[in-house]
Amino acid sequence: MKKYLLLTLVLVLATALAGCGGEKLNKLGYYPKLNVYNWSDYIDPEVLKDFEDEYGIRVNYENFATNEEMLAKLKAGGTSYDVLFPSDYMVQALIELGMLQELDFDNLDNFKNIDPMFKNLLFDPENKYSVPYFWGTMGIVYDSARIPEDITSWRALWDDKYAGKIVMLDSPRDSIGITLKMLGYSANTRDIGELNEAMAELIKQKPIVRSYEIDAFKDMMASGDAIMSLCWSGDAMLLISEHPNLSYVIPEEGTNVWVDCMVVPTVSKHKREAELFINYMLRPDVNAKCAIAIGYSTANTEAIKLLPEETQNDEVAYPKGNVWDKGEIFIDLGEFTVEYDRVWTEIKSK
Ligand code: SPD
Repeated sequence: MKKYLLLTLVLVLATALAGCGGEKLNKLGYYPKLNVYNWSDYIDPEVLKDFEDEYGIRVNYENFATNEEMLAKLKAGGTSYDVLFPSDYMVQALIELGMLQELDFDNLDNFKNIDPMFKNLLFDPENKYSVPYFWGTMGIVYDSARIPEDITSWRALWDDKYAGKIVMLDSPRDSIGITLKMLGYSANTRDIGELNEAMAELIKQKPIVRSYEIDAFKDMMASGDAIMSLCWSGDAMLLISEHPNLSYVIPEEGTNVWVDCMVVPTVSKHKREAELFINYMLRPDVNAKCAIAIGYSTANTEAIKLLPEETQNDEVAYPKGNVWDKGEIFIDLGEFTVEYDRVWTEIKSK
């Protein structure tokens, strides 16, 4: 009898391993897989491997380039993402669309590591759905060896002297947002006249723009093919650390301050595992490892303490005082978003 029991056990185990390519069973007795959808270049890939080893949960990792691309993919259906990394206004839009699950903060004890400055923000006032990850500003990265003058205004991106060497972000809210700031308007305007003025400026600028990019501008700046680009502060930080001829400036008309978050969409069938992953990403050592790899500013105060001293004291990455003094956060524009989409399509099609 004992012999039969043992044989059955061996057979069950062998079948399980064969069916799952040798993956480990987790404590609940199945082979969990987590579908994570994040910005490109926004994690240290080693932490994914470490998570898989530590929790026995396999991670299927995909990238998007903009919030809008992520939303379009979700809306198209047929996806089963478990963790997403949208920005502020996109968190708000996803909440409005009923596409996010409320988080169980009993499973997120590392949420205590988040700087209170980034909690309960307008896009998720009670922090029911989202947990801040990294944050930053928008500015201009430029080659100070080839641009001798001080850059103080967004207008620099419209300067004919640098024709063919200027790169803009291929992201509607960002490129339109800074143009609105340049014109003295809110980056969240719902005034059609102001929006059309911004569109006219961007169409006027187009002949001197080398290209509209999200990630490729980094290589272009590094190689000298471009000498000025609209960019997010984290990318600038990493570029400058490798190319000291580059500088980053936030123009005096003001900017956008943004916060990227982690959320669980309603399509997820693995909320418990998703929360394990989010809590793991909030661990100071894991979070600091990502911050060092990607160059962005973390919202995790305990992780900041683990960063090199010069990074902790870097005024671009971790300005003293209230970061909200630096600029405006994007809000979801609801139905008016179609107007921004219309303007962006018009600009790109010229
Ligand atoms: N390569 C990662 C880029 C993440 C930047 N997020 C910024 C969003 C601003 N709305």
